Amino acid sequence: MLTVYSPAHQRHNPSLELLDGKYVSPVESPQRVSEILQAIATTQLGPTLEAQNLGLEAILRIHDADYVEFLSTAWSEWVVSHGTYDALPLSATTRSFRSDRRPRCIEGKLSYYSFDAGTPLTAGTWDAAIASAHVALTAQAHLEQGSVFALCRPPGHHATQNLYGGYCFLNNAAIAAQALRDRGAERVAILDIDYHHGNGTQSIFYDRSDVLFLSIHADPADDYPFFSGYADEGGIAQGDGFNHNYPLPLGTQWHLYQDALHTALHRIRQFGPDALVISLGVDTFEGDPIAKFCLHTDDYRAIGALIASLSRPVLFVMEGGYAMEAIGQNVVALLRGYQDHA
Ligand code: SP5
Ligand code: ZN
Repeated sequence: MLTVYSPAHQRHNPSLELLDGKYVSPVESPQRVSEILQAIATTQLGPTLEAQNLGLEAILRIHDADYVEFLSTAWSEWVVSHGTYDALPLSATTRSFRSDRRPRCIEGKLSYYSFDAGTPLTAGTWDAAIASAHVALTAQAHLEQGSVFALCRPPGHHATQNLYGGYCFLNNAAIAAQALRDRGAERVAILDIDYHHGNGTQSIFYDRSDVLFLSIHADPADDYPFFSGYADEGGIAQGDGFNHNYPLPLGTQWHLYQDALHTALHRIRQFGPDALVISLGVDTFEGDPIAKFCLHTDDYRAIGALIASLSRPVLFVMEGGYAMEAIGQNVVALLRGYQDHA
């Protein structure tokens, strides 16, 4: 399978991350990509290709222009007042009281355009985020020749039209799905198998029936992002019936996980998409440092095989997964499981 990536991801390299009340070494680190690339090379999964710069047009199909403008200028504004330590928003009240007013100062803007304080913005964040979106778009452009793995970093599925958070700035999977639609696919399904609910992707397509969104994740009552991901979020207006959440309890193992996966795959078959986007997180792994599911490496092989049973072109888009010792083998297991059964 072809892998698309960009070395520009290394430019997003925060020094600290606020995680459950502690400043820790960022779990969302550049090493994640180098581990995956190394596993791809040693297992000879297939060729790798550097992403092309494809401009802003496809990104502005998903994200608001003022949000993109903010992301591209935030660091230079921040540096003027604070110098070069990482930028973090203080409040994550996201557009509650007086959400009609956009703050003038950079500290206020960071809060206006984000929904958590766990996502540092650094000197190279914009360069990395835009390159990550171009990884997804370059991969999308190669989908006609077969399924592709977009090795995106930073990840994307928590980013909404106008909010960053959860280590995500631009929603790579949503951008690619929209590009598929714009290039002739009538129906696209996005299956999100990251441990965390894909709140950003859900929000982007919540009122649409042309992009089916399904997400299997930890119960939001027990884990991040806390305020979405419940089973009764079914979509609105045109999109009613085209959003499906499968929240699972902490400690979930394969036998329970596979039931949700089978249900989701059944809905996708019924929908009949022209193409499938997989938001691929491997933070469902038993050894993940920030998550609490218990999947094993062999289970990822099985997930890949089940996805292959849909017989559709698949764009795999990298999201989360933080167990450094296993992230490479888990991603490759899933992609191989897919390839061996496609
Ligand atoms: C892309 C991706 O996987 N983003 C994940 C961002 C998660 N950040 C917050 C982690 C909070 C972990 N602890 C929550 C404990 C809940 N009981
Ligand atoms: Zn995640």
